[in-house]
Amino acid sequence: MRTFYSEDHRLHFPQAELSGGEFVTPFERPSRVEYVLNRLRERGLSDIMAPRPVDMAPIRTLLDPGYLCFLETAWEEWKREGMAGEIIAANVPARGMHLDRIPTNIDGKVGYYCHASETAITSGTWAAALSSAACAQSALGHVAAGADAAFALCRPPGHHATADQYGGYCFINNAAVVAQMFRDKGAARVAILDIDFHHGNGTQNLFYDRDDVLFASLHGAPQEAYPYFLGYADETGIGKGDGLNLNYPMTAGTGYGAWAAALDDAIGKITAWGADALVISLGVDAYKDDPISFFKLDSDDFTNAGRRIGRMKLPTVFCMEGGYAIEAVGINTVNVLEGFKDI
Ligand code: SP5
Ligand code: ZN
Repeated sequence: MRTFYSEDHRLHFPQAELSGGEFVTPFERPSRVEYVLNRLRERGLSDIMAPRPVDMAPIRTLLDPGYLCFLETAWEEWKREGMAGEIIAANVPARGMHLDRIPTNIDGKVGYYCHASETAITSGTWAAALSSAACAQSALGHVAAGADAAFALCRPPGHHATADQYGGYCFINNAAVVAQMFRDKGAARVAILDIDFHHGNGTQNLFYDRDDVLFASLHGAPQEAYPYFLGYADETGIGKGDGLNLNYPMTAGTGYGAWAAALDDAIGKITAWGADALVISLGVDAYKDDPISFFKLDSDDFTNAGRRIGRMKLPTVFCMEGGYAIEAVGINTVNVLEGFKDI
């Protein structure tokens, strides 16, 4: 399986994440990717390529133009306003306030386009986010050209980003871009299966009313886990999309038995629906030692999960999402890919 990887991910490395009332080194940091690269090479998966330049057309189709313009210019505007630090949202449009009037002041714009203030923007964030999307797009191109599967080693991740909001370490929803491109290239029904510990709120939002893209997510229950305000089981889609949004919220301490039962249920529904292409939001933060998550998967469980996914025998693009137990991120990620190849 070919991996697409860009060194430009390093351009995004904020110093600070707001966590527990303190600024800490972000959990989502560049070294995560180094562990994945090292493990890929160690296991002989050394077909690793730089992506082609990003294609903005599908990104513009899917995302809000004002949001894209904001991401592109935010740092410049922030500096012009004389702000000393990294971009962190301090004010958001809350209950009872306008959701339809976008401030002209950069501090206000940041709040408008952000849903989680743990995520900082720095000078290189936009370039890194584009390089991440480019990896996803090149992986899609490789599969569209006939490969069974490809791995986009995306960083920053994407599944929390909506059409017009960043947060949860995400800026451009790479998995959603891949799903849209699968459609544009002729797939009739695309399934996105999100196994990151956190609910893929951005992906859910982007396809909630659509009948051509099914979204399934296994995640920590929103009552207990970020993103807190989406991811309940009764969110099943709307209009034409009704029945095509599948949430599997699970409580703290969930181990592989219950998690794999949810995975099998999702796989059964994707198969019954007749998907002809598959996107995996591949987070490995369901791991037992993940510092910000509460499932109890072991490294071997990721191999087994990959095997189950592989049995669908669909053209598949894997997009890297979360996973913060840094040393284990490489092992767990590559285990999924190896299980997939094994079937
Ligand atoms: C892509 C992805 O996995 N995004 C996750 C975003 C999680 N944001 C909330 C992080 C909360 C961290 N709280 C730290 C508590 C440490 N004990
Ligand atoms: Zn996550």
